[in-house]
Amino acid sequence: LKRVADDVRTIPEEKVPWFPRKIRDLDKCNLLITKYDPDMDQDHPVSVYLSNIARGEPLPRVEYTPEEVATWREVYRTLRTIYPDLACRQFLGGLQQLERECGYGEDGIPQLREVSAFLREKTGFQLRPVAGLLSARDFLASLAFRVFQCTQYIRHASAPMHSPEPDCCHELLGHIPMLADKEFAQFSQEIGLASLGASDEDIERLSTLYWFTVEFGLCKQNGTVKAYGAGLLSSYGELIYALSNEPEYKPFNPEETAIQPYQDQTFQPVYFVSESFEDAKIKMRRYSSSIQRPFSVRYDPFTCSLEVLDQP
Ligand code: HBI
Ligand code: FE
Repeated sequence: LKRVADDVRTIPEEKVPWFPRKIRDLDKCNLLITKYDPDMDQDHPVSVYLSNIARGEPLPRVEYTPEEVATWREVYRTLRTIYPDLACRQFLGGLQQLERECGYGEDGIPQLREVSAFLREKTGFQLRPVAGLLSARDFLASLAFRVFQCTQYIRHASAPMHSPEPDCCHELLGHIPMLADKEFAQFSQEIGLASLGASDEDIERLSTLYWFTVEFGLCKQNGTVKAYGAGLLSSYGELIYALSNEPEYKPFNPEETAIQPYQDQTFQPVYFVSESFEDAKIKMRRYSSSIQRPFSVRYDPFTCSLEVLDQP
């Protein structure tokens, strides 16, 4: 009788895609997605620091060239002037702390090692260097452990205001200030936890939710709408456009947002506006709990590992 019961139990489990259970398992979450044909983009700098990336080792220090620092300076200067009007309060607070405590400024590209130490103190998030765009499954899984997989190279100097893939301007200016906020850090981790072992269809929906919140999200603050998405906060053109009243705005509602088609080549035709982070978190939690999985997960921050509980 016991054998039969065991057999029955293993059937649904076999259909669950593998997922990391402890932080070291993230070494296996490194599937890179090559979206851009290298023959079409000879100068794309992705390969430059590939050999520096030793997974699990201390974050490598990068000696950026004067040309790369000049690109950073231009991006930083241009964006910094519009942040006070357009970025949400949490972002501005995080950026100010990074400027005071972590060497953020026009004059140099912050090193991931220092930024990671800073974030660990603020919200427990840490950075891992990554060579490019990761699969949504691997990228989201790392968030479950408060690990942010972060590119370290910078966009090409010929187009300082544009990057076809995430680069360190996008990560350091768009994502990092937000990850220094406790509530946002928790929001990010919860998307990650919801993704573990989820079906491909659910990963696609969570990835779309991530896109319209963490990357391109807007939220209400003191009666006006501000940006909190990293894709906006690292793009001068789209940040202005997103808050120009020209695009379409919809209230953030996970069921609807999760199936909205999105654009990764041009500006978004529609943006989703949250009432507040608190509200976004509650709605997202409700959505996540509706995802069907034959188990539930709990993160143990003391061991940085998951407790996986079978559901009856
Ligand atoms: N990979 N390196 C990296 N950086 C990201 O920001 C990123 C990613 N892969 C997928 C992704 N973001 C999201 O667009 C969602 O698909 C999760
Ligand atoms: Fe991003």
